[in-house]
Amino acid sequence: MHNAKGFADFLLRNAERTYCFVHEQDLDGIASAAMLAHFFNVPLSNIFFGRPGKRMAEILKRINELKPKGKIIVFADIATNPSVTGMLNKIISSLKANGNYIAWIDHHPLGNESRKILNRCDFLVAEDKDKCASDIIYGIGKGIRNDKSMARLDLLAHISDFNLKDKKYDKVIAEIAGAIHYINGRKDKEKLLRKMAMLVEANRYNDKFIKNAYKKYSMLREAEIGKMLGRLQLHKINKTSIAIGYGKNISSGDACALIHEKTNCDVSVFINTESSTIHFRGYGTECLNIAKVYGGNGHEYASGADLPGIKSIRQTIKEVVSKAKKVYR
Ligand SMILES: [Mn+2]
Repeated sequence: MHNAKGFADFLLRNAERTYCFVHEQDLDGIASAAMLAHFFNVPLSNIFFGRPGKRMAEILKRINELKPKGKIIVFADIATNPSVTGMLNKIISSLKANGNYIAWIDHHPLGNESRKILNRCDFLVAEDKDKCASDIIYGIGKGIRNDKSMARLDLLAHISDFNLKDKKYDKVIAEIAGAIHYINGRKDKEKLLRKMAMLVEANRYNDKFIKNAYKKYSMLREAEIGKMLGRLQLHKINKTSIAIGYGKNISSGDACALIHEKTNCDVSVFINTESSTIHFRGYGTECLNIAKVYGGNGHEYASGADLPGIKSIRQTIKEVVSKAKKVYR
């Protein structure tokens, strides 16, 4: 297995035959793409986007279309979770069988099954709790070319991925996050996400493209916020107050922040009825364990999971409460 320096040199020499798969839903993923392009000269057209959970199937599908042989495949910021280890195994096995070099760069907890599978990678950085994926790639890349623009981008990615507050950057980060959310709902998202990556690589955070996408996100969101907040459920589970909302067209970060603002809960829960996913944010109270009950993943204070499908929202909320009772004692 390569060390960081060996990996950096190898990637730099082989950029043209490198394919990257990065997390499409947040700035950490998009910044990872930007840094892979910036430091190692990976062509933007070789960068693809995907997400963790059951929709990892889309990554597998894309790999099956690309049929890479003897290429370098870099995954960045794609979290794994126990419910998708079968799919993860398929991805890694098929890439290995075709003589590809695999680099896996992530920071989320792995779990034993995923670790076993990912140990077959040629380069693996994972589970660095205090770093986001961009921090890791920046750390590897800055030895090649240390310029201020990537340091700035890394700072933004770090603040946003760890949900930190920063007066100077909160507004621009919220705009980027909203723009990414809007773009993810579009059919031509691949082209648009590449454009996002290009803009953040150039530190053009106030570009018209980002502003416009954010405006569209805001319009869709405005229509949903009132409805979502109007039907919140607040539950007290032992000492923990949990507020549960549901809706669509709101990013999980925004939805949970709004729920928290209104209720001052310890844990906010947002059920996205469109993507059939559930999202948790803890305010001084951990929320990774409840996501794990759902087979999900994340961080101590920000986590999420796939839902098997929502047949009845009342039933889904009831299940959240009964699962929460087992976690928050
Ligand atoms: Mn991340």
